[in-house]
This record gives sequence, C-alpha cells and structure tokens, in this order.
Amino acid sequence: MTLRLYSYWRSTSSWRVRIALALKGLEYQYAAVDLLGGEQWSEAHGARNPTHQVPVLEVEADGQPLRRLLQSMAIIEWLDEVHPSPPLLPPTADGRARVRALAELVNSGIQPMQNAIVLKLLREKVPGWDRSWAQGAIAGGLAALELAVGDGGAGRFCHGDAPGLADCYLVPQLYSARRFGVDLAGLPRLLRIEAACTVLPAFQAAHPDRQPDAPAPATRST
Ligand SMILES: N[C@@H](CCC(=O)N[C@@H](CS)C(=O)NCC(=O)O)C(=O)O
Repeated sequence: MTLRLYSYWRSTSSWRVRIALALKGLEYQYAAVDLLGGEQWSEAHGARNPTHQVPVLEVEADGQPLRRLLQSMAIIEWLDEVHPSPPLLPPTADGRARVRALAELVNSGIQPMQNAIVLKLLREKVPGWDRSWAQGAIAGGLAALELAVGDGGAGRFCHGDAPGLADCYLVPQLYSARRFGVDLAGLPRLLRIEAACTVLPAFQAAHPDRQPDAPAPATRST
C-alpha cells in the first residue's frame, strides 16, 4: 500500500496527519501543495479535494481504485483503524469521547476561526482586524482546552501516558498561537504536554521546519 500526503509545511491540519503517520511509523510520499503560491486553487488539486484544502491522503493498493481521504480527523481515525498499533485512541468509549472532544476543541473550535481564508475576508472588510480576531479566537479556545485537559484524564499527554489523537491537534495549534503572538502563560498543562511531545522523534519529524517544502528561514514570510 502506498500512502501519499498532500501537505503544506506550515499547514497545521497537515501537520496533525504527519504526526499520526510518524507515531505509527508509516512511510509515505510527501506531495507539497504551495498554499502561499495559490496551488490549492489549481484544477488538479480541486479534483483531489473539493474544498481546495490540505491535507489529502491518497491510498494506492494493488488491484484497488485510488482512494482519497479528506479531513484530518477522518484521515487519522482511518489510519488508526487500518494500522491499529500503536493506538491513537483509548480502548473505552468514554476515553474515545474525551479524546475526540479535546481534538474537536481545536479542529472545529479554534482552527476554522483563524484559517487563512477567514482572515483574508476579515482583512478585506476591516483592515487590521484579522490579527486581533485570530488572537482572541485562539486564546479563548486554548483557555477552554486547558480546563478540559485538567479533568483528571491527562497524564504525560492529553490522555494518559501515551501520545494520541488529541496531542496531534494540540502541538500544531500551540505553534500557530505563537505565530499570532498569543500569550500562553496561563496554559501550564498544555505547555507541559507540548514539552512531553516535542522530545519524541515522531513529533520532531512532523515539524514544519523538517518538511521538504519548508523554505530557508531567511526567505520565510511571517
Ligand atoms: N478541517 C480540515 C481543515 C483543513 C484546512 O483548514 N486546511 C488549510 C491549511 S491548515 C488549507 O488547506 N487552507 C487552504 C488555503 O489557505 O487556501 C482538516 O482538519 O483537514
């Protein structure tokens, strides 16, 4: 089976999938989609994903038609079902509901508020307003996540002592928060979990700076 991930180095949604692939030790082909250069709007990418977004995971297997998986949550859950070891979701229904809720706080609660298309529309309506909007949305969402992980279910990671689905969402979101200049001082649990993640080789391999389409630091836009 060949896996091909359509990704952009700094896309937090692609990064989630890269972490999951790395945690599972799965080899994959990296196919860069240059979001800054507008490549997502090409006909070719539109055929892969009607939303023109990344990530897209293509799956090629002998004798089977090409499959395209969309949406980081669906992709990571598919990976977990098809490649169950190590598991990214806990064994109990209660545990899975907790982990999915933590991930959704980021996936549907924070990231859609600060994604590039939303900020562009805001900027066009009220110049200069996009950054403070994003800061407010991220700060509010992360404050809720800090409380949610403090319910007793966290260990070294968001759920227990092994990295899992919720951690795939947390780490990229904290990176994004820093890019937007959000004050993270009131989030000690999230920062402690992030520190436990970032020492792991899987999280290091998935980092934007390590991706083939990452530009040299001196040539990066903010
Ligand atoms: N809910 C989607 C979100 C995907 C998403 O927002 N992708 C962004 C990058 S993080 C994107 O492709 N944006 C296209 C653009 O900036 O034009 C997922 O989890 O996969």
